[in-house]
Amino acid sequence: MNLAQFGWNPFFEAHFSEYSAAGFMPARICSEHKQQYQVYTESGEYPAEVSGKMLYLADSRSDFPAVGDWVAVNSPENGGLAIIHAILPRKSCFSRKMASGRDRRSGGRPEEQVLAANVDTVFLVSGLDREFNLRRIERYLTLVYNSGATPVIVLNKADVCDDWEYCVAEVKAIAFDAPIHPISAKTQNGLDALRNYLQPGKTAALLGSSGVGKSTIMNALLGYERQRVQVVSAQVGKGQHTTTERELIPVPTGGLLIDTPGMRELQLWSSEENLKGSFEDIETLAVRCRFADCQHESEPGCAVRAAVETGELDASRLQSYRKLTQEVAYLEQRQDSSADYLERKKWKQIAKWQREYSRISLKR
Ligand SMILES: Nc1nc2c(ncn2[C@@H]2O[C@H](COP(=O)(O)OP(=O)(O)OP(=O)(O)O)[C@@H](O)[C@H]2O)c(=O)[nH]1
Ligand SMILES: [Mg+2]
Ligand SMILES: [Zn+2]
Repeated sequence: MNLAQFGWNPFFEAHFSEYSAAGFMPARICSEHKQQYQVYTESGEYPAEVSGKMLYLADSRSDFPAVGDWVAVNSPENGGLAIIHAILPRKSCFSRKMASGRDRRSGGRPEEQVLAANVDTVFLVSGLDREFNLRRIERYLTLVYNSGATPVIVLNKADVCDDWEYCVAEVKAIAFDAPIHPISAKTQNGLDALRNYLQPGKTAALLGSSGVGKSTIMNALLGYERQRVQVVSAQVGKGQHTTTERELIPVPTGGLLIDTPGMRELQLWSSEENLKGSFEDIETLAVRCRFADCQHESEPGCAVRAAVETGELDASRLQSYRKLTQEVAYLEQRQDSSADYLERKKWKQIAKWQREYSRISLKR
Protein backbone atom coordinates (compact mmCIF):
# COMPACT_ATOMS: atom_id res chain seq x y z
CA MET A 1 0.00 0.00 0.00
CA ASN A 2 1.15 3.44 -0.86
CA LEU A 3 0.95 5.80 2.12
CA ALA A 4 0.55 8.92 -0.04
CA GLN A 5 -2.72 7.49 -1.30
CA PHE A 6 -3.81 7.33 2.30
CA GLY A 7 -3.05 11.00 2.81
CA TRP A 8 0.56 10.82 4.03
CA ASN A 9 2.31 14.09 3.18
CA PRO A 10 5.33 16.24 4.09
CA PHE A 11 3.49 17.69 7.11
CA PHE A 12 3.19 14.29 8.77
CA GLU A 13 6.57 13.18 7.45
CA ALA A 14 8.23 16.10 9.22
CA HIS A 15 6.55 15.21 12.49
CA PHE A 16 7.43 11.56 12.11
CA SER A 17 11.23 11.80 11.94
CA GLU A 18 11.75 11.23 15.67
CA TYR A 19 9.56 8.11 15.53
CA SER A 20 11.18 6.62 12.45
CA ALA A 21 14.54 7.08 14.17
CA ALA A 22 13.13 5.00 17.03
CA GLY A 23 12.07 2.23 14.63
CA PHE A 24 8.33 2.96 14.47
CA MET A 25 6.29 3.01 11.31
CA PRO A 26 3.46 5.33 10.33
CA ALA A 27 -0.12 4.10 10.26
CA ARG A 28 -3.51 5.67 9.74
CA ILE A 29 -6.49 4.82 11.92
CA CYS A 30 -9.32 3.54 9.74
CA SER A 31 -11.74 2.44 12.43
CA GLU A 32 -12.26 2.43 16.14
CA HIS A 33 -14.56 0.44 18.34
CA LYS A 34 -14.20 0.81 22.09
CA GLN A 35 -10.50 1.55 21.75
CA GLN A 36 -9.91 -1.43 19.45
CA TYR A 37 -8.45 0.04 16.30
CA GLN A 38 -7.86 -0.97 12.73
CA VAL A 39 -4.92 0.73 10.99
CA TYR A 40 -3.54 1.03 7.46
CA THR A 41 0.22 0.76 7.09
CA GLU A 42 2.62 0.43 4.20
CA SER A 43 2.53 -3.32 4.66
CA GLY A 44 -1.21 -3.75 5.00
CA GLU A 45 -4.11 -3.46 7.42
CA TYR A 46 -3.77 -4.51 11.08
CA PRO A 47 -5.71 -4.49 14.32
CA ALA A 48 -4.14 -2.10 16.82
CA GLU A 49 -4.24 -0.98 20.43
CA VAL A 50 -2.69 1.91 22.30
CA SER A 51 0.42 1.23 24.37
CA GLY A 52 0.21 0.90 28.13
CA LYS A 53 2.14 4.12 28.51
CA MET A 54 -0.25 6.03 26.29
CA LEU A 55 -3.20 4.64 28.20
CA TYR A 56 -1.58 5.70 31.45
CA LEU A 57 -0.75 9.22 30.27
CA ALA A 58 -4.09 9.96 28.61
CA ASP A 59 -6.21 12.24 30.69
CA SER A 60 -9.04 12.88 28.31
CA ARG A 61 -10.71 11.18 25.39
CA SER A 62 -9.06 13.54 22.95
CA ASP A 63 -5.70 12.01 23.92
CA PHE A 64 -6.80 8.76 22.24
CA PRO A 65 -6.49 8.18 18.51
CA ALA A 66 -9.52 8.96 16.37
CA VAL A 67 -10.48 7.79 12.89
CA GLY A 68 -8.23 9.60 10.42
CA ASP A 69 -5.34 10.06 12.83
CA TRP A 70 -1.79 9.29 11.81
CA VAL A 71 -0.02 7.34 14.51
CA ALA A 72 3.36 5.76 15.20
CA VAL A 73 3.16 1.98 15.60
CA ASN A 74 5.65 -0.82 16.10
CA SER A 75 5.94 -3.22 13.15
CA PRO A 76 3.30 -5.87 13.74
CA GLU A 77 4.90 -9.30 13.44
CA ASN A 78 3.26 -11.94 11.24
CA GLY A 79 -0.17 -10.43 11.10
CA GLY A 80 -0.21 -9.63 14.80
CA LEU A 81 -1.34 -6.62 16.72
CA ALA A 82 0.15 -3.17 16.10
CA ILE A 83 0.84 -1.13 19.21
CA ILE A 84 0.16 2.59 18.92
CA HIS A 85 2.81 4.68 20.62
CA ALA A 86 1.96 8.23 19.60
CA ILE A 87 -0.47 10.38 17.64
CA LEU A 88 0.99 12.81 15.12
CA PRO A 89 -0.28 16.40 15.20
CA ARG A 90 -3.71 16.77 13.62
CA LYS A 91 -4.13 18.99 10.57
CA SER A 92 -7.80 19.23 11.28
CA CYS A 93 -10.09 17.71 13.83
CA PHE A 94 -13.78 17.63 14.57
CA SER A 95 -14.88 17.30 18.04
CA ARG A 96 -18.00 17.54 19.99
CA LYS A 97 -18.65 18.15 23.60
CA MET A 98 -19.86 15.16 25.50
CA ALA A 99 -21.53 15.35 28.85
CA SER A 100 -19.90 12.20 30.13
CA GLY A 101 -20.43 12.50 33.84
CA ARG A 102 -19.74 8.85 34.45
CA ASP A 103 -16.35 8.88 32.85
CA ARG A 104 -13.77 8.74 35.62
CA ARG A 105 -11.24 10.73 33.63
CA SER A 106 -13.47 13.72 33.09
CA GLY A 107 -14.63 14.14 36.66
CA GLY A 108 -18.05 15.11 35.33
CA ARG A 109 -16.76 17.92 33.10
CA PRO A 110 -17.96 17.98 29.54
CA GLU A 111 -15.33 16.23 27.51
CA GLU A 112 -14.04 16.65 24.05
CA GLN A 113 -14.59 13.68 21.79
CA VAL A 114 -12.70 13.73 18.53
CA LEU A 115 -15.01 12.43 15.80
CA ALA A 116 -12.55 12.47 12.92
CA ALA A 117 -9.07 13.82 12.31
CA ASN A 118 -7.11 15.02 9.31
CA VAL A 119 -10.13 15.58 7.11
CA ASP A 120 -9.61 17.88 4.13
CA THR A 121 -13.19 18.28 2.98
CA VAL A 122 -16.39 17.91 4.93
CA PHE A 123 -19.48 17.06 2.97
CA LEU A 124 -22.10 18.74 5.06
CA VAL A 125 -25.18 16.79 4.06
CA SER A 126 -28.78 18.00 4.37
CA GLY A 127 -31.93 16.59 2.85
CA LEU A 128 -34.04 18.66 0.48
CA ASP A 129 -37.09 17.03 1.99
CA ARG A 130 -39.25 17.99 4.95
CA GLU A 131 -36.19 18.03 7.17
CA PHE A 132 -34.60 20.93 5.32
CA ASN A 133 -33.54 23.42 7.96
CA LEU A 134 -31.35 26.45 7.39
CA ARG A 135 -30.49 27.05 11.04
CA ARG A 136 -29.24 23.51 11.32
CA ILE A 137 -27.03 23.95 8.27
CA GLU A 138 -25.67 27.09 9.87
CA ARG A 139 -24.76 25.26 13.07
CA TYR A 140 -23.06 22.46 11.19
CA LEU A 141 -21.13 25.03 9.17
CA THR A 142 -19.77 26.56 12.34
CA LEU A 143 -18.68 23.16 13.52
CA VAL A 144 -16.84 22.56 10.27
CA TYR A 145 -15.16 25.96 10.22
CA ASN A 146 -14.02 25.15 13.74
CA SER A 147 -12.48 21.89 12.66
CA GLY A 148 -9.93 23.22 10.20
CA ALA A 149 -11.47 21.28 7.31
CA THR A 150 -13.13 22.90 4.30
CA PRO A 151 -16.91 22.65 4.19
CA VAL A 152 -18.82 21.67 1.07
CA ILE A 153 -22.59 21.81 1.35
CA VAL A 154 -24.38 18.82 -0.12
CA LEU A 155 -28.14 19.11 -0.57
CA ASN A 156 -29.30 15.54 -1.07
CA LYS A 157 -32.69 14.14 -2.13
CA ALA A 158 -33.12 16.71 -4.90
CA ASP A 159 -35.38 14.10 -6.52
CA VAL A 160 -38.12 14.76 -3.98
CA CYS A 161 -37.83 18.55 -3.99
CA ASP A 162 -39.86 20.59 -6.45
CA ASP A 163 -38.19 23.86 -5.75
CA TRP A 164 -34.58 23.03 -5.08
CA GLU A 165 -33.39 26.25 -6.76
CA TYR A 166 -35.15 28.20 -4.05
CA CYS A 167 -33.50 26.11 -1.32
CA VAL A 168 -30.08 26.52 -2.90
CA ALA A 169 -30.55 30.29 -2.98
CA GLU A 170 -31.50 30.28 0.69
CA VAL A 171 -28.44 28.23 1.61
CA LYS A 172 -26.23 30.49 -0.47
CA ALA A 173 -27.18 33.40 1.75
CA ILE A 174 -25.80 31.72 4.87
CA ALA A 175 -22.96 29.69 3.38
CA PHE A 176 -20.13 32.24 3.41
CA ASP A 177 -18.28 30.97 0.35
CA ALA A 178 -18.79 27.25 0.80
CA PRO A 179 -19.65 25.49 -2.45
CA ILE A 180 -23.19 24.07 -2.66
CA HIS A 181 -24.07 20.92 -4.57
CA PRO A 182 -27.66 19.73 -4.98
CA ILE A 183 -27.57 15.99 -5.66
CA SER A 184 -29.62 12.84 -5.46
CA ALA A 185 -27.86 9.78 -4.12
CA LYS A 186 -30.90 7.78 -5.11
CA THR A 187 -30.83 8.69 -8.81
CA GLN A 188 -27.02 9.23 -8.66
CA ASN A 189 -27.36 12.72 -10.12
CA GLY A 190 -24.65 15.23 -9.26
CA LEU A 191 -22.24 12.74 -7.69
CA ASP A 192 -19.37 13.72 -9.97
CA ALA A 193 -19.26 17.08 -8.25
CA LEU A 194 -18.37 15.24 -5.04
CA ARG A 195 -15.79 13.00 -6.74
CA ASN A 196 -13.83 16.15 -7.61
CA TYR A 197 -12.96 16.58 -3.94
CA LEU A 198 -11.83 12.98 -3.61
CA GLN A 199 -8.45 13.27 -5.29
CA PRO A 200 -5.81 10.66 -4.36
CA GLY A 201 -4.56 11.27 -0.83
CA LYS A 202 -7.46 13.55 0.07
CA THR A 203 -9.82 12.73 2.90
CA ALA A 204 -13.47 13.71 3.01
CA ALA A 205 -16.06 13.09 5.70
CA LEU A 206 -19.84 12.92 5.47
CA LEU A 207 -21.46 14.88 8.24
CA GLY A 208 -25.10 15.66 8.91
CA SER A 209 -28.19 14.65 10.79
CA SER A 210 -29.54 11.12 10.83
CA GLY A 211 -31.49 10.13 7.73
CA VAL A 212 -30.14 12.75 5.33
CA GLY A 213 -28.55 10.02 3.20
CA LYS A 214 -24.87 9.98 4.18
CA SER A 215 -24.51 6.22 3.91
CA THR A 216 -26.45 6.19 0.64
CA ILE A 217 -24.01 8.76 -0.76
CA MET A 218 -21.07 6.70 0.45
CA ASN A 219 -22.39 3.58 -1.27
CA ALA A 220 -23.01 5.53 -4.47
CA LEU A 221 -19.46 6.90 -4.46
CA LEU A 222 -17.94 3.51 -3.67
CA GLY A 223 -20.02 1.75 -6.30
CA TYR A 224 -21.02 -1.07 -3.95
CA GLU A 225 -23.25 -1.53 -0.93
CA ARG A 226 -20.72 -0.95 1.77
CA GLN A 227 -22.83 0.84 4.33
CA ARG A 228 -26.20 -0.25 5.57
CA VAL A 229 -28.84 2.31 4.79
CA GLN A 230 -31.90 3.16 6.84
CA VAL A 231 -35.09 1.41 5.77
CA VAL A 232 -37.66 3.66 4.18
CA SER A 233 -40.14 5.58 6.31
CA ALA A 234 -38.01 5.97 9.37
CA GLN A 235 -40.95 7.64 11.10
CA VAL A 236 -39.87 8.98 14.42
CA GLY A 237 -36.33 9.05 15.64
CA LYS A 238 -33.70 6.65 14.49
CA GLY A 239 -34.40 4.41 11.54
CA GLN A 240 -33.11 0.89 11.26
CA HIS A 241 -29.58 0.51 9.96
CA THR A 242 -28.59 3.89 11.19
CA THR A 243 -24.80 4.21 11.10
CA THR A 244 -23.13 3.79 14.48
CA GLU A 245 -19.44 3.70 13.67
CA ARG A 246 -17.02 5.94 11.88
CA GLU A 247 -14.80 4.33 9.30
CA LEU A 248 -12.24 5.58 6.82
CA ILE A 249 -12.75 3.88 3.47
CA PRO A 250 -10.71 4.19 0.25
CA VAL A 251 -12.84 5.21 -2.73
CA PRO A 252 -11.96 3.27 -5.92
CA THR A 253 -11.74 6.46 -7.97
CA GLY A 254 -9.34 8.08 -5.48
CA GLY A 255 -9.41 9.63 -2.04
CA LEU A 256 -10.76 8.41 1.27
CA LEU A 257 -14.19 8.85 2.73
CA ILE A 258 -15.47 8.75 6.29
CA ASP A 259 -19.14 8.06 6.99
CA THR A 260 -20.30 9.27 10.38
CA PRO A 261 -23.33 8.54 12.50
CA GLY A 262 -25.92 11.30 12.30
CA MET A 263 -25.58 13.68 15.18
CA ARG A 264 -28.52 14.32 17.39
CA GLU A 265 -27.30 17.35 19.06
CA LEU A 266 -24.58 19.66 18.05
CA GLN A 267 -22.42 20.95 20.75
CA LEU A 268 -19.74 23.14 19.43
CA TRP A 269 -16.30 23.59 20.68
CA SER A 270 -15.37 27.09 19.87
CA SER A 271 -12.49 28.50 21.70
CA GLU A 272 -9.31 30.04 20.57
CA GLU A 273 -7.49 27.10 22.07
CA ASN A 274 -9.41 24.70 19.89
CA LEU A 275 -8.86 26.91 16.89
CA LYS A 276 -5.13 26.63 17.39
CA GLY A 277 -5.32 22.87 17.77
CA SER A 278 -7.00 22.61 14.38
CA PHE A 279 -4.33 24.50 12.51
CA GLU A 280 -1.06 23.19 13.80
CA ASP A 281 0.55 23.54 10.38
CA ILE A 282 -0.16 27.27 10.30
CA GLU A 283 0.69 27.77 13.96
CA THR A 284 4.03 26.05 13.44
CA LEU A 285 4.85 28.34 10.54
CA ALA A 286 3.62 31.43 12.40
CA VAL A 287 6.36 30.98 15.00
CA ARG A 288 8.74 32.24 12.32
CA CYS A 289 6.69 35.38 11.47
CA ARG A 290 8.52 38.60 12.29
CA PHE A 291 5.71 39.88 14.48
CA ALA A 292 4.27 37.78 17.26
CA ASP A 293 0.76 39.08 16.60
CA CYS A 294 1.05 38.67 12.81
CA GLN A 295 -2.37 38.27 11.18
CA HIS A 296 -0.71 36.88 8.01
CA GLU A 297 -2.37 39.58 5.93
CA SER A 298 0.20 42.07 4.65
CA GLU A 299 2.74 42.25 7.44
CA PRO A 300 6.41 42.15 6.39
CA GLY A 301 8.33 38.98 7.24
CA CYS A 302 5.24 36.77 7.33
CA ALA A 303 6.36 33.13 7.25
CA VAL A 304 2.84 31.85 6.62
CA ARG A 305 2.36 33.82 3.40
CA ALA A 306 5.90 32.91 2.38
CA ALA A 307 4.97 29.23 2.75
CA VAL A 308 1.95 29.78 0.50
CA GLU A 309 4.24 31.35 -2.13
CA THR A 310 6.60 28.38 -2.11
CA GLY A 311 3.70 25.93 -2.20
CA GLU A 312 4.57 24.46 1.19
CA LEU A 313 1.15 25.56 2.45
CA ASP A 314 -2.11 25.39 0.51
CA ALA A 315 -3.59 28.84 -0.07
CA SER A 316 -6.98 27.34 0.76
CA ARG A 317 -5.68 26.36 4.19
CA LEU A 318 -4.82 29.94 4.99
CA GLN A 319 -8.18 31.00 3.66
CA SER A 320 -10.11 28.64 5.92
CA TYR A 321 -7.93 29.70 8.82
CA ARG A 322 -8.89 33.31 8.24
CA LYS A 323 -12.54 32.46 7.90
CA LEU A 324 -12.42 30.43 11.02
CA THR A 325 -10.80 33.21 13.01
CA GLN A 326 -13.67 35.46 12.02
CA GLU A 327 -16.26 32.77 12.71
CA VAL A 328 -14.91 32.02 16.16
CA ALA A 329 -14.82 35.70 17.05
CA TYR A 330 -18.44 35.98 15.94
CA LEU A 331 -19.53 32.88 17.78
CA GLU A 332 -17.77 33.85 20.96
CA GLN A 333 -19.37 37.23 20.88
CA ARG A 334 -22.74 35.57 20.43
CA GLN A 335 -22.09 33.14 23.25
CA ASP A 336 -20.99 35.97 25.47
CA SER A 337 -24.17 37.86 24.86
CA SER A 338 -26.30 34.80 25.48
CA ALA A 339 -24.38 34.17 28.69
CA ASP A 340 -25.13 37.76 29.66
CA TYR A 341 -28.75 37.21 28.86
CA LEU A 342 -28.95 34.08 30.97
CA GLU A 343 -27.21 35.83 33.81
CA ARG A 344 -29.68 38.74 33.69
CA LYS A 345 -32.56 36.33 33.48
CA LYS A 346 -31.28 34.40 36.46
CA TRP A 347 -30.99 37.55 38.58
CA LYS A 348 -34.45 38.70 37.55
CA GLN A 349 -35.74 35.35 38.69
CA ILE A 350 -33.86 35.61 41.97
CA ALA A 351 -35.17 39.13 42.58
CA LYS A 352 -38.71 37.95 41.92
CA TRP A 353 -38.30 34.98 44.19
CA GLN A 354 -36.90 37.22 46.94
CA ARG A 355 -39.84 39.61 46.66
CA GLU A 356 -42.30 36.76 46.94
CA TYR A 357 -40.37 35.15 49.72
CA SER A 358 -40.29 38.34 51.77
CA ARG A 359 -44.01 38.77 51.20
CA ILE A 360 -44.59 35.29 52.55
CA SER A 361 -42.40 35.85 55.57
CA LEU A 362 -44.11 39.20 56.27
CA LYS A 363 -47.44 37.42 56.35
CA ARG A 364 -46.19 35.03 58.96
N1 LIG B 1 -35.63 10.20 -2.18
C1 LIG B 1 -34.39 10.02 -1.79
N2 LIG B 1 -34.13 9.27 -0.71
C2 LIG B 1 -32.85 9.11 -0.32
C3 LIG B 1 -31.78 9.71 -1.01
N3 LIG B 1 -30.63 9.39 -0.38
C4 LIG B 1 -30.97 8.61 0.68
N4 LIG B 1 -32.31 8.43 0.72
C5 LIG B 1 -33.07 7.64 1.72
O1 LIG B 1 -32.95 8.26 2.99
C6 LIG B 1 -32.95 7.27 4.04
C7 LIG B 1 -31.77 7.50 4.96
O2 LIG B 1 -30.56 7.22 4.26
P1 LIG B 1 -29.18 6.85 4.99
O3 LIG B 1 -28.15 6.85 3.91
O4 LIG B 1 -29.30 5.64 5.82
O5 LIG B 1 -29.01 8.11 5.94
P2 LIG B 1 -27.77 8.47 6.93
O6 LIG B 1 -27.51 9.90 6.78
O7 LIG B 1 -26.65 7.55 6.68
O8 LIG B 1 -28.42 8.20 8.36
P3 LIG B 1 -27.63 7.82 9.76
O9 LIG B 1 -26.74 6.66 9.46
O10 LIG B 1 -28.76 7.47 10.70
O11 LIG B 1 -26.91 9.03 10.20
C8 LIG B 1 -32.93 5.94 3.32
O12 LIG B 1 -34.22 5.39 3.34
C9 LIG B 1 -32.47 6.25 1.91
O13 LIG B 1 -32.96 5.35 0.97
C10 LIG B 1 -32.08 10.50 -2.18
O14 LIG B 1 -31.24 11.09 -2.87
N5 LIG B 1 -33.41 10.63 -2.50
MG1 LIG C 1 -25.71 6.20 7.86
ZN1 LIG D 1 2.39 35.92 9.49
